[in-house]
Amino acid sequence: MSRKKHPSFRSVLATEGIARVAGAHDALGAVLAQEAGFQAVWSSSFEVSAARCLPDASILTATEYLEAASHMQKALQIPVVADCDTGYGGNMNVAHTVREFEDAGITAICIEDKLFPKMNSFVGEGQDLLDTEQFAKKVSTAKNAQSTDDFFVIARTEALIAGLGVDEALARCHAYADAGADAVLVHSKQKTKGQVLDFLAAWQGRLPVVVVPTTYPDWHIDDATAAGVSVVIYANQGLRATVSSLRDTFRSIYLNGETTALEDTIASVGDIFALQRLTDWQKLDA
Ligand code: SPV
Ligand code: MG
Repeated sequence: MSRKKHPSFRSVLATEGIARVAGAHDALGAVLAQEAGFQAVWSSSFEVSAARCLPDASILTATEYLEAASHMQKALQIPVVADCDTGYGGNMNVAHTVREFEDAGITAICIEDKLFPKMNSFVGEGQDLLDTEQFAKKVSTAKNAQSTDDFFVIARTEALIAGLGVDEALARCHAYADAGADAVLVHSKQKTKGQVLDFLAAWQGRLPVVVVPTTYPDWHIDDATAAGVSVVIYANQGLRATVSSLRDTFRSIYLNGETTALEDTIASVGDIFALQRLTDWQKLDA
């Protein structure tokens, strides 16, 4: 059975014009994203928490997020980009996070400038942010802690989410770039991409920019590329599709009292065997 090591996220970004990244919370979802053609998988804190029916609010531990990310990475031939929230505490927690994720074969992490414990970006109105200098220190600590040159640290600002405007997002991202970040993620929950476009125009490509177009879904990948985006994360559409699909399926079975109506639409058992790589495993046992 081929257990070819996955390429690093840095090398994927260098070879693809733009990296399309899909959110997942387990190996099965991650492999389906790979099958569709995505260049990387986002180990989403929102998805990993939701899979445990828990809020995305720093409730799960760093160890639990690492376990989820490494289950995904083990099943993939593409890299995981691990959403590491705030780095799970202060600067030393960030350093420990980098070492643990890097040792597990994860080649890219993202840390964000919210306070620990964090709350998901779409909850409520405001968000309290760490001071720019303090978060820049987290970024430089992360870069000091990595042991390979390949490891990739994305610095995420929540300035737009917190309602602080594009100038604040720019000032923060420049400070994070000065601190050694490999890319910046500018998150927005506005219904349009206007603020993100303003950011991109002023940023002038200093470092790769990552976007998460959850609330502004009408941004075609070609237009995002033309606007200067390097990485697009479709953070939670897979989870939301899973919820709709399971809900409909279970309701149908319960209401109909049999499963005939579903048989043509749900995946076959053979399809699941293929995802489990059953024949590869059987060859090992031949
Ligand atoms: C995630 O998917 O966990 C993210 C993106 O961080 S968001 O949910 O929009 O904060
Ligand atoms: Mg998250």
